[in-house]
Amino acid sequence: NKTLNMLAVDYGASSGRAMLGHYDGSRLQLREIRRFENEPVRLGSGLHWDFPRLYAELLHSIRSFQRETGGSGVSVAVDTWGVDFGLLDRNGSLLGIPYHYRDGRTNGVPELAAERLPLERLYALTGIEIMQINTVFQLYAMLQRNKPLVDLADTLLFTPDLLNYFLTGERAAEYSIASTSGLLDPYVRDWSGETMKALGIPARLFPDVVMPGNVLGELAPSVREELQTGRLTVINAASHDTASAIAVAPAGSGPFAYISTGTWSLMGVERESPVITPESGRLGYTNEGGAFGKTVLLKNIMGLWLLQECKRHWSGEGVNWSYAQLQELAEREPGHQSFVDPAHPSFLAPGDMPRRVQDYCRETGQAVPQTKAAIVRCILDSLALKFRQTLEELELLTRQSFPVIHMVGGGVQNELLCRLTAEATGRPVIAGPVEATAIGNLLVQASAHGEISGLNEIREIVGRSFPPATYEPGHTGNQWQASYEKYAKLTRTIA
Ligand code: LFR
Repeated sequence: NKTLNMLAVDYGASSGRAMLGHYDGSRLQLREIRRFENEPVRLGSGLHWDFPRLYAELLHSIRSFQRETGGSGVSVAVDTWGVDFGLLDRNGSLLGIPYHYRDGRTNGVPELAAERLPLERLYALTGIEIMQINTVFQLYAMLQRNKPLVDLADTLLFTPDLLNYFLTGERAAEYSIASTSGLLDPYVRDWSGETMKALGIPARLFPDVVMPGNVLGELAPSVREELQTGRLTVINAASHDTASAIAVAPAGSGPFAYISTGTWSLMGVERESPVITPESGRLGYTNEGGAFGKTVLLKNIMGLWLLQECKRHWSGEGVNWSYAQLQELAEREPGHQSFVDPAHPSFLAPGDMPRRVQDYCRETGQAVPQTKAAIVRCILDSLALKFRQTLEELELLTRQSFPVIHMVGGGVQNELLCRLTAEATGRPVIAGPVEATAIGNLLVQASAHGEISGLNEIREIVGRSFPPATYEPGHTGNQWQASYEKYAKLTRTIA
């Protein structure tokens, strides 16, 4: 076995990190070599990503990586959140500043698009939950309001593909990130011509789809010169962060559900083929591309975003509590007081989240949480209940049962959330690894180098390298049952 030094640059919605991965043929070691903020910028009425800054961080990360490894590094791959993109003109210049998916220009756009393509048909064609943030609706909004820009565009590249393009000069659409767009046919794993045609989205914009593990190319000569560095191979990992994270749940051979938690919580199951039925559409399930040819059936849950926004709001008021402190305070709360539906549209945009949580409770006739601790506990209880509801729906849709839940990603550090999830669902929660996304990115790179045979081997390596923690459901089932009935009524899907 060869030893491999590889670099994963993982961009999250609020921060990014560069991780040096050292694979020795049996275990993976991780070291964070750089961490940076990712702060969206409001320019006039638009909410944008600070793209040049994000690209500069990639260059800095490569520089540190080469220094740390004495030039022995073999490859780099990036992964990011889904749905966002940049447009290139004929000469390969970036047209405009990539928008943030929380930008308001897609408000009401799904309803508008439905006049040309019924949303049930769109779902049947792509298997992607109708969310206004999806690429398909962002593009449709641009066609209504800024058509000249689209007319000028030659190529659309999703965020990781765009970063890769500036590194290598190569244009490609990696399958897992492309699948988040709402423009891909999940059966043939290629663009959905019917969707584009119906909505007037020009098919010429879309480059060829490549699978995770594809060797995209080498650093362009100009980039090597700028970095004063030698060769480095750029690989397409499963470049959607969610796909990378799910691939490394250290599961055994039995069925399992997963929750990948960061800003979002993505809960679902891994499959060989999509589940696209009127029922899965009505319940808001999405079918995305995974690593190693898997399809992941999942629900996008607005997870810890609510908590992140509360924390941000409070620090604006001068109260700088850490997540650990907030968790400790919430731990001492009685719990089961009031609940919010994290999917409610009022929680999507950045803003005064504590007030919105209180408003939601008031408007739904519940006790209004008065303290910071009570607000945090309300959010965490609600998430745990949302996970239970999602598990029931997944079991209904797949006619399978999932006796364990694997929880991966940054949210695993919230031990209270892990425990509440085990209690609310009545299933053991196997928690870890925290850095699942970067680990998934690195192990897909290792497989591209021919050092790993597939998903089973990846999961064994993860289990050996990052032993997980287990949370048992305990004995509070009755209380959770009562809370669940209240919660289910609130969210009016299945009881
Ligand atoms: C998680 C994630 C989700 C996607 C959301 C928005 O980071 O990638 O999977 O739905 O961000 O792109």
